[in-house]
Amino acid sequence: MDCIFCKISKKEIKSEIIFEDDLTICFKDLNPVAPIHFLIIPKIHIASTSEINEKNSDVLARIFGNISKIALKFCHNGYRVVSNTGVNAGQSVMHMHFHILAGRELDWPPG
Ligand code: DGP
Repeated sequence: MDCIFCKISKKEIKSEIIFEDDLTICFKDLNPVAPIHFLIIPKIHIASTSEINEKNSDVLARIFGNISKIALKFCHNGYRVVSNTGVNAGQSVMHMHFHILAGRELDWPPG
């Protein structure tokens, strides 16, 4: 499958890896919008949060467990986790990913 994030998880495309385990990989976003801007993804191809179901939700628990560990190390004044799902939400890569944003005050509501 011609998916950029599948290629990143298989190390076919280089990225700045922050954390990795058997199910997930976290790397720096190519176009950061905050001083800390990481993406965490499942290694298996899941297109978006709308494809989460009872058969694959184990990876979601792992992703959020890993976000906690990553945040302890890098996000000392709070952080935001965002997953854009679908065209209107601005999803540009069709492999589920969670943005981890930190290092500055984050506006609310988002645009
Ligand atoms: P979204 O718009 O929510 O689908 O976010 C996709 C993010 O992925 C966007 O912030 C830029 C990032 N991105 C796209 N291609 C690459 C890449 O090849 N490497 C890295 N590190 N990030 C990428």
